[in-house]
Amino acid sequence: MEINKLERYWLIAVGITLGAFVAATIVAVTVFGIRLPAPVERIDPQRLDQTIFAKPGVRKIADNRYEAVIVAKSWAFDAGPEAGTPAVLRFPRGSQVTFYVTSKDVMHGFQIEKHTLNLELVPGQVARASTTFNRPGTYHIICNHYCGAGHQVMYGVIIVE
Ligand SMILES: [Cu+2]
Repeated sequence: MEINKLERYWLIAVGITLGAFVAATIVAVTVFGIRLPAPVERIDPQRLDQTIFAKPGVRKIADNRYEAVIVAKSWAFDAGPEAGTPAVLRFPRGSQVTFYVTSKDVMHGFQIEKHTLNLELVPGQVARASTTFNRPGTYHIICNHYCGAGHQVMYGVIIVE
């Protein structure tokens, strides 16, 4: 079978482009640890008091491992009374934190600034993602999904010590 010279160039160009995308995906997953968050379970946003979200907060589950249960609502992240408003979460350097986050009312975002974690919060869905904080510093949690009049004041703080 004979392939036209130009066709062959295009086939090679497409092959190289696809190879570059596959390589970029592999590097993102293995080197940078980027994962696509998936909805974990469905819940009734009207009845959060019957779920793990009844008592939001940070729990230590093992050495250097934490679980953070957070409820997003217009216009704050509720991480329990200890965290306050706006929520301030503190973790020692090197902590692995699993976030369980949901929204009580409308769609919100949960993006950790200067980090790879970015969740979309849909009422009725639990978003879960784990991440490790290796570098000390202050990281803001930002709602990056427009959610109404107080959207710009919806944030939290993570302090890695
Ligand atoms: Cu919001």
